[in-house]
Amino acid sequence: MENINLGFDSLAVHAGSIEDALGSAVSPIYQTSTFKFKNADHGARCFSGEEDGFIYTRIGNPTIGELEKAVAALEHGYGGIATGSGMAAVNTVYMAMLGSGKHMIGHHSLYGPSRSVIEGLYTKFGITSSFVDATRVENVINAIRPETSLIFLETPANPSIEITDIVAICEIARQHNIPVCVDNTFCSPYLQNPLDLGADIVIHSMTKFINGHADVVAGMIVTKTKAFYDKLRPVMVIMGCNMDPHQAWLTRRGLKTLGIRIDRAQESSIKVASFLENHPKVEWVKYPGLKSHPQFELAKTQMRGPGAMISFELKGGLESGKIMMNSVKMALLAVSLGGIETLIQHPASMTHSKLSKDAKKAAGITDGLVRLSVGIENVEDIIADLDQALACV
Ligand code: LCS
Repeated sequence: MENINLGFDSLAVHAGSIEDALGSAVSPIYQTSTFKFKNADHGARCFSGEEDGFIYTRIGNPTIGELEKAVAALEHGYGGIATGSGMAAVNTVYMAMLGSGKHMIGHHSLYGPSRSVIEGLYTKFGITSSFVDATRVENVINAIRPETSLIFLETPANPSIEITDIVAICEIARQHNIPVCVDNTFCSPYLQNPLDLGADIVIHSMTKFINGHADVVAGMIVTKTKAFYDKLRPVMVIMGCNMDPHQAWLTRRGLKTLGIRIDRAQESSIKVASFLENHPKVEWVKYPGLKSHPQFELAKTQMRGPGAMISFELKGGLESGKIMMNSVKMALLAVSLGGIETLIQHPASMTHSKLSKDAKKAAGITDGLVRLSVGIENVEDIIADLDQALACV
């Protein structure tokens, strides 16, 4: 169908949909690893690119293609490149944009593995990096070197909820001809479109809000131009970072309700954040919808809403965090985020417990930090659950 001029939710439902011979309302799953050629000449034309034909699912597949078209439409990009996980998307970007002798600048509080893979594995290939507090644009400017070939931001960042100024950093990057990639996982395209703000590449862990049902691990890259698409897609294919058709079909289904899920979770998050901010056992709350967030004004300029991720610090530190985790009844004590169920986790005793004090500090992890991903349950129940868990602390 013609998707020009449709609103976000209409695109989320219809963009990229496959019109099959039977008129299925829902696109079929092309659960196949390979595709028959009509004859040898047809195979040759598909391989040479003279004809648009599917060859092999690692290279392309109609079900995966539908999801790529839909997310690219919602991110206002040239094209989408689906990947087997969010980390496959991150690594496809790193592999394509970095190389021996190259340098990357990243925000200091990226999702842990997005930073640790650069500081660990990629040093083997002679790649260097500077992780800076990119909430201060001058830190990014000072880190630029002649060999800098990628700036990688995540905003809001996981789990610090720090917000970086996409427009300002992209402006600096343009002056130095450095591509910018933004991890848009926390907002999803419903709340923020980094390509419209000057970024060249957007990535998502679609495991989170885009799929939204905690039943798929998946990633996506969207590029602003054909040139970046042509640079990145072959890397995804040759590295085998592709997704599976069933994974794509489930994610496409989840995407259809992205807007209404975020509306609901966000409406509740505003109430939950205020409840926490007024609670005597809570030291501080980081939520872009609260005036107390240091980048409250910036958030309003680049995000269409504050989202459904909240971090807060318990006054009692590590012990209080553990007690609270053991006391929640409805919220799931689990990593991941962006699903329909409320998830809670305490990085200092869970995901980041093995890190040194310095490493925790660098990642913005304090002893009493709790991360909450607000789901779509009744807000009264979410607040009551947190209230009774805080009473145990
Ligand atoms: N980017 C962000 C911002 C993320 O939060 C995650 C995963 C990834 C990339 C990687 O995506 P994946 O490969 O898992 O699809 N974040 C997780 C978290 O906070 N807890 O568990 C996973």
